[in-house]
Amino acid sequence: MNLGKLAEKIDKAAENSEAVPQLSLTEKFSEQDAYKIQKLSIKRRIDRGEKSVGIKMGFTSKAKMEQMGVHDMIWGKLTDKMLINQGNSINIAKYIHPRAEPEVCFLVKKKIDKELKTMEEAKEYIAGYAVAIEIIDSRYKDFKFSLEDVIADNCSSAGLVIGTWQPIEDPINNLKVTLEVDGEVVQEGNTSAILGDPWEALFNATRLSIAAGENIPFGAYIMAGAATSAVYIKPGQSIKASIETMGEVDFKVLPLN
Ligand code: OOG
Ligand code: MG
Repeated sequence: MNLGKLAEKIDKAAENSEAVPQLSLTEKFSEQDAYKIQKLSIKRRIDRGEKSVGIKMGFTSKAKMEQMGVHDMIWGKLTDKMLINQGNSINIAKYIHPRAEPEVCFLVKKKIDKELKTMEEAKEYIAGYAVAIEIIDSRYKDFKFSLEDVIADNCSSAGLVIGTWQPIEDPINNLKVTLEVDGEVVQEGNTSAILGDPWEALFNATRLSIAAGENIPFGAYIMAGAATSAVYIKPGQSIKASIETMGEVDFKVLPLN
C-alpha cells in the first residue's frame, strides 16, 4: 500500500471539493497508518504554502461519537487557509457538504514541549480561551467513514472561526453551549460534555502531540472538540455559537447567485 498515494487522493478531494469513496473500502490500513496518511496530506498543504496554526481534537464528546458512529478521540491539524474572520462570509462552493459545530478554542502562550496534566501547568502555557465554530467537511461520500478513514482525512477539518480571547479565570466546565442558525437554536449542549471539562481535551491534545514527537508552538490554537452534534450549513445562513460567560462568535454563508 502506498500511503503517499492515499494522502494525495484525500488532499485532491479537499482541493477540488469533490467527495471520494472511503479509503478503507479498497485499502486495509491501521490507525497508525491513518496518522501517517494525515501527516503526508498536511505536508502537501504546507508545500503549497499553507501555514500550520494549531491542532484540533475530535470525538471528545458522546454527542459527536454517537452522531458519527465512532468510539475514540482523534486529532488533526489546523492551517491558516482554514481561518475565517469573525462575522465574515464563506462561499459554500469551496466545500463538499460542510457542517458547523460549537467548540472551545485555547491559545498557547508558551511552546508546549511536554504533556500538560494539571491546571497549574496549563496556566503557564495557555493564555486563554474563546468560543469557536468549527466547519467540518468530510472528504468522503455521504459524510460516512471509519475511524481510520476520518483520521487519514485530517479529522474532516475545513474551517474555524474564533471569538474574542478570554483570560483564564473561572472554571469552564458546566457552561451552556448553543448553536444558532438564523437566530434559531438548533443545538444545545454543555461544556461538560467535552470529556467532563474542556481542559481535559487540552491535556489530551498535549499528550497526543508529545507522543507523536511534536511540540505545540507559541501562538497555536487548540480546538477542544464539539460539545454537540454538527449541523449541515446552507447558502444564505447565519451561524452563531455561544457559550455562557465565554461569549459568542458567528459567520455567514454567502447566498447562491
Ligand atoms: C470528524 C471531526 C470530529 C469534533 O469536534 O468532534 C470533530 C467529523 O465529525 O467529521 O471535529
Ligand atoms: Mg470539531
